Amino acid sequence: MNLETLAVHAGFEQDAATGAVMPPIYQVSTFAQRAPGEHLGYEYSRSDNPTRTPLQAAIAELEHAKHGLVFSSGLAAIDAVLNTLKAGDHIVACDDLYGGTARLFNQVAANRGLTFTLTPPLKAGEGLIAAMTPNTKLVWIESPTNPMLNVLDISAVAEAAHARGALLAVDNTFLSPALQNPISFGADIVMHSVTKYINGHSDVIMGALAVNDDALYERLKFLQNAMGAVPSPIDCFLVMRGIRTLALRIAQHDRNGRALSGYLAQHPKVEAVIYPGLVSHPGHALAVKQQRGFGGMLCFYLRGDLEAIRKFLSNLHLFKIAESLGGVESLIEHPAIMTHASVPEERRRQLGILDNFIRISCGIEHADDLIADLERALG
Ligand code: P1T
Repeated sequence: MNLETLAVHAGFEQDAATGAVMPPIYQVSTFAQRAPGEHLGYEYSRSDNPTRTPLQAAIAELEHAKHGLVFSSGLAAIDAVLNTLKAGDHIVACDDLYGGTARLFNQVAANRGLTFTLTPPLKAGEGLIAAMTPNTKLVWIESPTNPMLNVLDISAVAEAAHARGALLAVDNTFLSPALQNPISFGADIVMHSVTKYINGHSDVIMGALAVNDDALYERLKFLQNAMGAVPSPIDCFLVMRGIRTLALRIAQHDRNGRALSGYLAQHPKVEAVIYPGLVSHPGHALAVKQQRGFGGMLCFYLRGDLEAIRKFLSNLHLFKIAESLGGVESLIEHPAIMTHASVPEERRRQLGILDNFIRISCGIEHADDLIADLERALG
């Protein structure tokens, strides 16, 4: 089925009782039982809720996976994966990843006895492969990475992880299931900050996991209930509404990503642009192979000092200076001060998150208007 059709129909056709074409919002905490243990499939909304069920099915369908689960945030979804492991287990992760994920690894999960090696991925994941030990149970990557937009070879990393008895988890937030399905390349777990493209309207915080393996799904579903980080019914409804336009939104994010990266690449005040859609990007060929587009995330280095960067950002009208990404409105941010402030300064420098480094999440406005706004602020 084509994405446009799948996004409209995934997870829910109609309500059996009323014919409602969208899942009703079951804003309830508990469900009456006819007799103890005799119920209609729902007992308590932390365990399961009828507005959450179709959303989880939709996410599984979009990721070409057997099972989907949603959580109260992207980080809660990641934490559920970490809780499938036990003290002493080792996790290898790409060192270029969302600052909050690194903080969860190093400042929270490490206190529970999990050990982490964060390493540069290198070309086909050689860095990740070299860091694996006999204790490595999980390899965690983003592709493209946040914020440097490195493209990692998911098949190569999956193969190496499996050869050593580890699972591969891929954070697919930056592309959404519309542009990349890591399970097709051998990933065992796909994770999303649903907050971003899947919801798409900057009005919900949510996370998701998609898996094929039944036993892994049962363990994660147990943890979803046992840890309790579940989203509200109304948030599940809002995300379902967002999913219905995913294909249309992503097509426009992708168009704008291409247009803005091309514009910035030729601007004399711009030192360099990072966008996997540019043929100059080192991961371009891999992105063409692994992705169905390049998406709406791009980064660039502006010429000038921090004061000049601040002035440029404050002179923009259409771009909001804000953390997050993947919403209909264009956002711009300064990773060193904002999303990646929790990454130690030295590490930030090694990664290339410098004072003149800027990240854009292209919204779905017209590219000409966005370019005019950039032109004025760069002027
Ligand atoms: O914010 P939350 O829904 O908990 O998701 C965390 C998360 C996980 N993975 C990636 C790749 C992410 O980008 C994020 C959140 N990122 C931002 C808020 C940001 O501006 O980069």
